[in-house]
Amino acid sequence: MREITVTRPFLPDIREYEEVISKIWERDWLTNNGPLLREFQKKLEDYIGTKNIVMTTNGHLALEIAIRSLGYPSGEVITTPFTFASTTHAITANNLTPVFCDINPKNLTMDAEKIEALITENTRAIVPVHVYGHPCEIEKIEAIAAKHGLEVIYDAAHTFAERYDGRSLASYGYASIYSFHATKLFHSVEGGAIVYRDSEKGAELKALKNFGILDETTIEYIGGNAKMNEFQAAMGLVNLRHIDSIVEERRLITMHYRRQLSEIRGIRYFEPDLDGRTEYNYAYLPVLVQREEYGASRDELYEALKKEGIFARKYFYPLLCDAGCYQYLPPCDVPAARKAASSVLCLPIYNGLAPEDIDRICSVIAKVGGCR
Ligand code: T4K
Repeated sequence: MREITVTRPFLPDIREYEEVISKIWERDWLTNNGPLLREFQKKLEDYIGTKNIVMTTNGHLALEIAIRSLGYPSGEVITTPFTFASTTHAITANNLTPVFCDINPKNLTMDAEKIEALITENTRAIVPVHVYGHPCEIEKIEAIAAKHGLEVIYDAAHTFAERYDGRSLASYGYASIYSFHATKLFHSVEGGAIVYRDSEKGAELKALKNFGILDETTIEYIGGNAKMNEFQAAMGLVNLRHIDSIVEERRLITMHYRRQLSEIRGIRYFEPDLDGRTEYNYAYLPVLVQREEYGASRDELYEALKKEGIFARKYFYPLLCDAGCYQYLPPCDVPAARKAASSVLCLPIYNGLAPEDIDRICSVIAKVGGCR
């Protein structure tokens, strides 16, 4: 029985990668803003349509740095509990306190209607997540932020290649961050980037990923090390050449899934483009398991798939407000997020997932729910 995991990295032809990394041996330059990194950044600037990008070693440190650059020593940040641990940890690593806002059940992003009730005199920023690449309610969130003098930093880890109203989805807010982790549709093995709004913030953001150093004799900020190295940049450069076909293949995989899933009662997939404004990237394949209608719970389906060698994932369970490390925070009232955490399952999706594999996955889903 062949195992199917929730994702698998896209790997280019090895000769393409070898050709690019051979330059590392010619130049003896491995990291610290090397030539491949600069070339990768330039290509990304053209692709995303902005010059305001800082490359980082991963998405987590991109978020930590973006939040640090706001300059608050303490305070509260409104965020979503339905996300990967990284989002919340990046807030607390900056000595700020996460305040969890519920999500909307339509696309599982932060519920803009619930934000204002959470704002206090200690609120410093809003950190929403375009979860699975589903766009947040951007206009509503930004109107609330503007009214209260707050900045918005989007965790856009899942959004590479997405556009919203014709603009990169990562070009909204004070800043947005990408993850280029191996498990993402576009990757540089590990990697990330900050896309920022105000050009004058560039020098500080760049310094923050290099120990806060501005030049040989000026250490201006308390920063860490979040530099992307040349091997990462080489992988990013090569993979960027393939991004259109990567997205197209995933679109076809998603359509194949949807045709099959639409025949199974109680399994609902999400429509990411609710208002016709999003060019989606097909990064994830979350489905909602409606227990009563389907005839089994999300966890029963997860276990049944596992027995068949199909490793779907419960992204994002547990909620961050329920994680052991955040029990020092006051309890939060997030019923929609709780429902999502117990009923959403991410099905396998990756480049190279064969139609027969999708058929196999869907027939297990149908069988567990008693449909076939
Ligand atoms: N914000 C959000 C909203 C995020 O989702 C993430 C990361 C971040 C911020 C932080 O960005 P980074 O600092 O990571 O750049 C994975 C990823 O490691 C993580 O990047 C991602 N989100 C998260 C949603 O998923 P795990 O713990 O599920 O990974 P793991 O090792 O269980 O891998 C999942 C599956 O992928 C495996 O079952 C098999 C397959 N796989 C994985 C790797 C690493 C491969 O086939 N090959 C591989 O090399 O977190």
